[in-house]
Amino acid sequence: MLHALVVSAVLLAALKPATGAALQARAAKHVTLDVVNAKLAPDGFSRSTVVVNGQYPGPPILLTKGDSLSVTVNNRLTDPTMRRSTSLDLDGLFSTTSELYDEGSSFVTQCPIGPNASYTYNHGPIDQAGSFWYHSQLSIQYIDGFRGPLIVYDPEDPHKALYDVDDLTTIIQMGDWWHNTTLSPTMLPQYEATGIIPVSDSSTVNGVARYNGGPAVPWSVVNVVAGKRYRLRLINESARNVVTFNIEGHSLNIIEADGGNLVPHTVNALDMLAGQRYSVVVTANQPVANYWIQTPFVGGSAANNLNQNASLARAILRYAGAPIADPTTPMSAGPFTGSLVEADLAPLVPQAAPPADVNMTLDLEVIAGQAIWTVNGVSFLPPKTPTLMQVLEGASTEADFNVTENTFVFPPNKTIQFTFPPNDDDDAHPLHMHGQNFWLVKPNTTDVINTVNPIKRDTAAAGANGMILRFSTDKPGPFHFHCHIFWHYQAGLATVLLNNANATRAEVHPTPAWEALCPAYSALPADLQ
Ligand SMILES: *[C@@H]1O[C@H](CO)[C@@H](O)[C@H](O)[C@H]1NC(C)=O
Ligand SMILES: *[C@@H]1O[C@H](CO)[C@@H](O)[C@H](O)[C@H]1NC(C)=O
Ligand SMILES: *[C@@H]1O[C@H](CO)[C@@H](O)[C@H](O)[C@H]1NC(C)=O
Ligand SMILES: *[C@@H]1O[C@H](CO)[C@@H](O)[C@H](O)[C@H]1NC(C)=O
Ligand SMILES: *[C@@H]1O[C@H](CO)[C@@H](O)[C@H](O)[C@H]1NC(C)=O
Ligand SMILES: *[C@@H]1O[C@H](CO)[C@@H](O)[C@H](O)[C@H]1NC(C)=O
Ligand SMILES: *[C@@H]1O[C@H](CO)[C@@H](O)[C@H](O)[C@H]1NC(C)=O
Ligand SMILES: *[C@@H]1O[C@H](CO)[C@@H](O)[C@H](O)[C@H]1NC(C)=O
Ligand SMILES: *[C@@H]1O[C@H](CO)[C@@H](O)[C@H](O)[C@H]1NC(C)=O
Ligand SMILES: [Cu+2]
Repeated sequence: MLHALVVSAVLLAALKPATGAALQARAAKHVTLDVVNAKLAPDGFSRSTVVVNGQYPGPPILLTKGDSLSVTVNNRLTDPTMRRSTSLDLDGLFSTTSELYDEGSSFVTQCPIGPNASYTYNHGPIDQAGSFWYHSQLSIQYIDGFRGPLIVYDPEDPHKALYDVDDLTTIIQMGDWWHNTTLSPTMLPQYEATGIIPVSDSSTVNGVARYNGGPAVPWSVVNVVAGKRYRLRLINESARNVVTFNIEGHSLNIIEADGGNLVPHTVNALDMLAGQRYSVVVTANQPVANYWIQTPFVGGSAANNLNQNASLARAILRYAGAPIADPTTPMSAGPFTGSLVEADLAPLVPQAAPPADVNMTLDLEVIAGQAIWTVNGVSFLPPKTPTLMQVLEGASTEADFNVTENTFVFPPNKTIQFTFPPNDDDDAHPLHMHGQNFWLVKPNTTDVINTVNPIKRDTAAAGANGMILRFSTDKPGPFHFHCHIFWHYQAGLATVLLNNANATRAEVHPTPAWEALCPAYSALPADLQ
């Protein structure tokens, strides 16, 4: 059972945003996230975690399109086996230029929040709707549990007629889970020494999981009533694993990807990379019974962690009137037929990708046997002074940044094309863009270039078959662009896209609270950073 945050809301005039005009907030929502260490056992193995309000996953933040949002993060972390500073990324939400300092990327738009400190992130009226999530964006901290859903409901959802139920019970969060804390000798240090990502012990669905030899933790249950149609909001909160989602005997009608409405497209299963979100409509049109929701995952060799069993990543779809019991069918870990081909998705409102003004090829390479990932030969190191602060202090050209900051400076109001050549390693990298969606003109799964009606999303795979995307530099500011496999992120698979330094200086006016973050953080002893 999910417990939503008590969201305090001040209702303002319910104005419909007029195109071009400044948005008026529908309601001002405020939430408080207490980031704490708690002993939890999502899969039956008890460990210390970094979680919001003591729960994993964190409480859902529920908004309505047009709301403004402020989030106060109170850092109450005390456990020295994990990072004690923190920061918050509201993943997929676009901040306006004047709010860029509340975008949440550690060392790109802010310094982290130290222990016992608080910081409030402010977002103006949100002109987006769909399925989003939030997580720590400091190193690999979200692996320790700081992740949760953020849903923006749209009262004028064009797909409203397709479903009957869309509430807390239809949010489905998947996440890989490790028994060890990130800083334990077997996790980050071992990764850094070998380049081999520690294999997860389990994979949670709505915060519960099982592992080989572990206790029979009750599966998460999604309750349905025969005849009704459910909008399931699937969020892959993994830090590594790729999840395949399938419900026995039921088809999935995909209507949203990463906040973008789609032409409804029916599949039997879909693969989700870390950071990706989909809404699927599932009709309870089968005999009253229990059905497996199966979310087998891939993430390293299970032989390297005998706890791992992809078949044990599952939940139950239970019809009203069915016995309180497991489905009687065998558990399957796939492969499933009729899986989504990303290139088959089309946006509900077609929009052509503008012609590219600038073309760049981004080559992603790993240094064999080491935890070092590079983009065009450079492994990202977070700057000491956040990129945004450097820009406010005058940095304008690529030469103004250390080479390891991998900062690409783009002219304003242009369309940039990134081409990712086919990877020569095994991994598909879910590349995530902050601040905006990109046109996915050639997904990994096809050779066809589609500039006529590509989908727009914020996370897509650069895999064995390459990828091409385009984005616009309309919005001034520095935006993090990185792999959402946070182990790769930590190992340098990241860049910063800087649009229009002059306009950034003209439009960004940070608050004293933001300016105070860096001096406070630098004054902390290393173990509290
Ligand atoms: C945070 O506050 C608690 C309670 O006041 C205190 O025990 C602890 O030392 C503080 N931690 C830091 C890092 O200041
Ligand atoms: C890490 O986990 C493994 C089992 O999953 C255990 O054997 C090992 O002792 C753990 N190490 C630490 C430092 O927690
Ligand atoms: C979530 O993403 C990870 C990493 O890309 C992947 O390994 C895992 O299979 C995904 N999970 C689902 C349910 O798609
Ligand atoms: C995974 O779990 C299933 C269900 O308990 C079990 O049948 C199977 O043998 C397990 N697989 C491995 C490799 O342990
Ligand atoms: C970028 O590449 C596209 C083909 O993908 C081409 O049509 C376009 O002319 C190129 N633009 C520049 C500025 O080179
Ligand atoms: C700056 O870049 C050099 C490589 O050119 C690297 O060795 C150094 O660590 C970087 N300095 C900082 C502060 O990131
Ligand atoms: C970019 O476009 C925006 C909106 O169309 C406009 O206000 C701005 O002046 C343009 N900037 C430049 C540098 O052309
Ligand atoms: C990428 O494409 C290759 C070749 O079609 C395929 O083998 C691989 O599974 C794809 N990866 C993803 C994440 O789509
Ligand atoms: C930014 O402003 C400086 C000083 O006014 C000017 O020299 C420079 O050309 C501007 N850069 C861009 C990209 O507009
Ligand atoms: Cu990656």
